[in-house]
Amino acid sequence: MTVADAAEATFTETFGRPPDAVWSAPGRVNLIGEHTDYNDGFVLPFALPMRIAVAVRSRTDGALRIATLRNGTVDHGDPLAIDDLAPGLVEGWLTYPAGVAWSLREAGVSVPGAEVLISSEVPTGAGLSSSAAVECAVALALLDVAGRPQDGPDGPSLPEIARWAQRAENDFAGAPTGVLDQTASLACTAAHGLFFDVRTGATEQIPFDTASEDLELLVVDTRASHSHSESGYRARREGCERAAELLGVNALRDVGVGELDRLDDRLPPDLLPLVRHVVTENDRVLRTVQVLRSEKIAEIGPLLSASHASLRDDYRVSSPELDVTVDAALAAGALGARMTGGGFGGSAIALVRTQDRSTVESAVDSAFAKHHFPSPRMFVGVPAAGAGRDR
Ligand code: GAF
Repeated sequence: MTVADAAEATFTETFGRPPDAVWSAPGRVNLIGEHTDYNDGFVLPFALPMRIAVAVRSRTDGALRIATLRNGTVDHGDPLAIDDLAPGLVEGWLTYPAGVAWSLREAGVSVPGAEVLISSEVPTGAGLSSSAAVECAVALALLDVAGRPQDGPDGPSLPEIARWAQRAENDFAGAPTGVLDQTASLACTAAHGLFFDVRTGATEQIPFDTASEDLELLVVDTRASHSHSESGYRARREGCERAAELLGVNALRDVGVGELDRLDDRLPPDLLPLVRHVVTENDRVLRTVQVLRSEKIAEIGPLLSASHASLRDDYRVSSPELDVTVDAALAAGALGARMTGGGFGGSAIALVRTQDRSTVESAVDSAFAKHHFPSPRMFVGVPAAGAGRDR
């Protein structure tokens, strides 16, 4: 049974009649381009096959009734009045779907009321963007009941929906994230990475078909939970904004690699490493895209590993579990490895030759056991389709 089937069947059991529609959106892995999105920079994510499905039916009384299927049981949220939604009024798992209803209302989209059933196969707290997946799937479902389905003539563009979903996360849930995850969830396509220039909004699908080169992208969920509302993410973002101001640029995107060794006397010592990470990471994204365009996937390995070193040493958002994963994977023959997502826990990725995958998995398992970390969860990340309608 797919996650969309589960959402549809559980909706019917829960609300006593079938849904009008089912929409779903995937989690993501960011291949490279970390903490660059809110600096107007470049990112290169791909969508995972794991999705969050939202079955929806319209109501006419302005009420929003949301239920979620978790581990075989249905949790019912308190009924909400769409007109009364405001930041700070909703807590817990309801925050993200309610935030989307609020954000759509603020954008002038008139949702007449809805029953919503959410079913997820994206792990939460794993840095694989479960919150963006839920935001995007709920946004698509509510746009449908508002009479503006994304796949219809009057449907909003994907960048517009991504911004509305991001607003739910920033202003309703209070997590000051960029727009990487929502864009990835909405706009990625199977067998491709999405090269996204956040400043211009330009996107390009870059072929990323690991299987054709006997490679696999191993995803390691360290099970050390991560959250964007923690202070570390906000502090890094504020640091970047302060640095841009001191350097007199709109965003760190405007600083070139060649300028880095001339910045010492213009920045306090705590900001220089942040700038160095963002500037070199943007450069690594551009180089990764070049390598992928020449169809030599294996050669991106060193760029992935350099990205991790920069996130660990300069940006300081890694964690012991992520470092242990990367070191163990590289020592066991991975071609490159790095943390992915916001950091402070969550997941890492390792590019491995297919024949080496089980050796790398065993090495990571043993390293976790040696450090007394709980066993990680590992799977092969195959680039999959972005969000869309299932029924
Ligand atoms: C999180 C955020 F949600 C993204 O916007 C991005 O900043 C990422 O961390 C770091 O690259 O996933």
